[in-house]
Amino acid sequence: MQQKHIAYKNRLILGLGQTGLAVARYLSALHQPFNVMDTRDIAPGHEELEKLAPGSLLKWNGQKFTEYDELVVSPGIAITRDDIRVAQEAGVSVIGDIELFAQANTLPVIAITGSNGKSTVTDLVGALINASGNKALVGGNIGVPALELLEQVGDYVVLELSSFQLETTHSLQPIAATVLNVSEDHLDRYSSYQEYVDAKRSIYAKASTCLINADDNNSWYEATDQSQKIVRFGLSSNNQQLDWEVDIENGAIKYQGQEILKLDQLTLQGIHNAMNVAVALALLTVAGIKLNKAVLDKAKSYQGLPHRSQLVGIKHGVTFINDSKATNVGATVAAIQSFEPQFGKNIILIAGGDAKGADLSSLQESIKSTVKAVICFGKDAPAIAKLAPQKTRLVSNLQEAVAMANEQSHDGDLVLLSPACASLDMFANYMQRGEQFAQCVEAL
Ligand code: UMA
Ligand code: ADP
Repeated sequence: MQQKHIAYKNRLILGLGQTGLAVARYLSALHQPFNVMDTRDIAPGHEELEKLAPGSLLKWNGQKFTEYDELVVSPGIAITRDDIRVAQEAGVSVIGDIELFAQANTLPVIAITGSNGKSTVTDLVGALINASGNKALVGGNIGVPALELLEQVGDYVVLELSSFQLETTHSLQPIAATVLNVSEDHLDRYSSYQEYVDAKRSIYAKASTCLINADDNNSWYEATDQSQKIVRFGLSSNNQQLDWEVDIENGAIKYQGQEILKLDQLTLQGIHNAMNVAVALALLTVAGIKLNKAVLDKAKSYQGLPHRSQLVGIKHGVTFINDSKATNVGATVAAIQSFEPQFGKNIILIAGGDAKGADLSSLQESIKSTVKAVICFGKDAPAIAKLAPQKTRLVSNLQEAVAMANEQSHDGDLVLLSPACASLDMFANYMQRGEQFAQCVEAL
């Protein structure tokens, strides 16, 4: 794609994961100077970096930060660290890869954040844009560093943005931006919940149209600029004006009161996913893309991403669902609610891992009302067990959890892996956890 020039600066890239490496590749192609530091003894991208810019990887040393004009900080590193804060106070600019992308980008951007549903909505928006005959470039927190998109040809950029990426981004001007929902997450990185909410809502600052979730006031935004438009989405109710609504009673997604799709036409299951589809359609409309038959057919047939409420198999009449990407309480509550109509109270929940400092109490109601047994493992299993001690069994790993769930289940039950926690205490990532679950189920 055509690119704008970014200022010539002496930069220090902090972190050499996917983001740091993409920044190094980008600056290297522009022949701009840079060094890299990573706190780890062996940084993941060190071999490629050595070929790209020999000798550029230095030992982490906060005292050297002031020797640079700008720090480009990876999302996995907290910008509240003392060494980064001191450098910033001394006048060193602190940004992230999305800021560099925003400075160079010339295409219209659709920006998506929220505690849950980001990847699903981002991927779906990309798929719908492609179905419309336009070409979408999809990246960001979904796993493709945004800077890689600058090399590609397309009509729209669709970015999934985490709160960490938003903290270091100042000049992104999306044509459409949304905070899908906010619930507790990443409280190991924020000193308060409000700080996390504010990081999410900063996505609206320079957006032309802000799509807000009318049912979640943490997603709301008061336009500061008169030219900013607000589009409201949410569940139908009598007392609110919505542009886009999921009308459960009449089984439809509606735009300005007109039916666009019937809920039973969707392949994606659950009310939360119906809302994801409604938001995706809203984002396309704001981008000026017509919702023609090809787009609506794609919305109907879209199957979702792996590890999100994914059917793994049915064994002896018992359904096994992999929702390993449920890494916070909000996602697990949404999963339980979405399966209740089909399975009633016949749900066995497998949960646990690293709760990232979250208050788990909002899971208690769903467990008490809908789940017949909880099997948990991992770092914060004891905290989950406290929510419903009578129903809960503690085991040491996922293999044992699947074996116990199999023993306890009967024809017609659902065994749901929806951990409400990050996987990093026992797995490389949520994908490995989901794959191990599928293997265990396969072996039953
Ligand atoms: N780390 C160190 N020392 C360093 C640098 C990193 O210990 O010097 C650790 C971090 O604490 C973290 C891990 O290494 O545990 C990876 O951090 P990173 O910043 O190098 O991550 P990248 O490989 O660049 O991947 C990042 C996003 N990761 C994070 O925000 C932690 C990826 O999102 C994203 O896909 C990628 O950039 C491309 O944009 C992943 C993620 O887990 C999926 N995101 C969080 C989430 O969705 O909840 C926010
Ligand atoms: P994210 O990228 O924000 O983590 P994903 O689309 O990967 O979101 O989904 C993560 C988890 O959240 C999955 O377990 C999924 O079932 C659940 N989920 C998806 N959409 C929503 C939503 N709108 N509200 C609540 N939970 C959701």
